[in-house]
Amino acid sequence: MRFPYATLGRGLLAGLVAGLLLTTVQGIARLWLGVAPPAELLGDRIAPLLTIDQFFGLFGVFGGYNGLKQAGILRGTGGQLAVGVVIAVAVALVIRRSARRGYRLLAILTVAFYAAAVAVLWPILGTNHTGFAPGTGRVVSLAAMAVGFGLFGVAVGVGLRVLGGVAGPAAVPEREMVTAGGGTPPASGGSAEPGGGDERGARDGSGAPAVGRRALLGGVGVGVVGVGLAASTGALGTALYDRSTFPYDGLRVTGPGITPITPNDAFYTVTKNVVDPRVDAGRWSFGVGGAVRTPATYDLAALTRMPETTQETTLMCISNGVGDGLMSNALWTGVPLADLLTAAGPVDDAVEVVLTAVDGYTDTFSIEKALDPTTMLAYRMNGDELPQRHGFPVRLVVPGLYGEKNLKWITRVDVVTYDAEGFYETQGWGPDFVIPTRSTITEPPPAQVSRGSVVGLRGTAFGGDRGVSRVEVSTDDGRTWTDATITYPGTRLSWALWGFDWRPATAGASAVLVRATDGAGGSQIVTDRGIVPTGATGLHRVPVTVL
Ligand SMILES: Nc1nc2c(c(=O)[nH]1)N[C@H]1C(S)=C(S)[C@@H](COP(=O)(O)O)O[C@H]1N2
Ligand SMILES: [Mo]
Repeated sequence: MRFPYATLGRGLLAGLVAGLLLTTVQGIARLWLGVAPPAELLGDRIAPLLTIDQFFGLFGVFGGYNGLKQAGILRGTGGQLAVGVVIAVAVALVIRRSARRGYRLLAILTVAFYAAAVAVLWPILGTNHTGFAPGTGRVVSLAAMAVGFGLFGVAVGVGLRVLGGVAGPAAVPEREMVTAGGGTPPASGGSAEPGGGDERGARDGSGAPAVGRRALLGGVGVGVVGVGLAASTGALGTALYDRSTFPYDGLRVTGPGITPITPNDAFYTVTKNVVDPRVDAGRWSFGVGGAVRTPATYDLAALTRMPETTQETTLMCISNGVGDGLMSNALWTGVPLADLLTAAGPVDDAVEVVLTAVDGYTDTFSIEKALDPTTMLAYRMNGDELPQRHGFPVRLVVPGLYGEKNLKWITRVDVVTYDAEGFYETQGWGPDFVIPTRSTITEPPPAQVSRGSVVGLRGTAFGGDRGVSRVEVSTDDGRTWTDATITYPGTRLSWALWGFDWRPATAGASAVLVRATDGAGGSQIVTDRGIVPTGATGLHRVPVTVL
């Protein structure tokens, strides 16, 4: 049996072109309908299933969260293309013998490809980056995926036909065609490939290779279409890359010159997304449901008509290491979540709320925290419309709990009567997400200072939702402590800023440290504890040599 190079070539080309068509359709759906393609959703599906060690291990392999996101998208898209090619090659091998069987196989494999994607991604198919509520979002995703995979199937079929790889009408026995072409009838029926089975459909009755020329033209045509689709895939990929979160994910606030209120464009940023949602405010709504007596849906106008409050609150990521800058302070304007929950009437045995955002991100916390009047749905940040990257049109602000609980692009709250887990929580973070008191030296001393000089030390102190009552500085590596000046007291829910003018007197190697006391009199935990699984504790220490 001769190796069917021509058939493989046709399958490869048809699969590649059909795969590029699928990718193009997905790119269009992503840009204009906010439908995340499987390559993007797969990461969101897998991330919560990993342990923190595995998750961080992947950071190590791929170069941080950004590297992991890029690798995921590239591999997912490449994998999808590969599956497409495999399907097309399988179909090409069958369809050259029997068109009917080939098309049936194509239909089955195409539906299976779609069904597999739907089955794997089902829990997060409600994701919609333009703001459709999860129920509608799932329908939009299913429809967009059906169009994409459907066109893929059609493209494989058309591609193989144009390339001359489809057997003639099933009624015409293959042996006859071969005979008509002047060849010897095969000894053992259709399974044999005498003298190049690939050419069987490529000869007309006269034996002249007319169809061969047609197939060649077809090949050129398919190639041109393929190049066009590759270009469109590239253009869409570039457009999405330009919108990607790579330039700002992990943005930190560092000294010197930290201001009491962080400007919006300097506010620290963390996101699970490769491309953050761009919510159409007219499409967006906020649903209140689950174990409540009266479920309700609010559009943005309805939400902003409610009595609003403004509150200063500092957010800090659970991954903010001691001395790091994943922490910022802003004035948030919005509506207490409690106002909507109370109107809906949670059942008496309510335990938690499950919050959902348009990017498929979820998180949970206690019903008590949800009913706390300082837990708010914010739609303004420092007086401006909430910026896209910080959750436009509405985000949650939960004072005293780590950043991850502060859902951006939020679209739903469901009251539940059990202990649910959010996106990162299932990796093993927590179970305690209460921000411990922390303090940071944002303007540390230079490595060497001279005796008699004045060294201005500055920094932040943050007590979660307990406020800050005292900040102390040590310039002798923790032996003695002196009160720093609180230059900005902040609020119970925000950081305080402090300053300390140090006049080094004793020469030698030492270190500067800071510690804070929260508003309830609780001391900062001095024990060094890593970020995993409940956030870092310990004192920020900066070595210094006095000359
Ligand atoms: N919808 C959604 N909300 C989210 C996230 C996300 O990826 N998606 N990231 C969370 C994390 S881990 C943090 S620390 C904060 C960061 O908020 P910021 O970028 O506005 O500072 O958003 C939280 N809310
Ligand atoms: Mo975070």
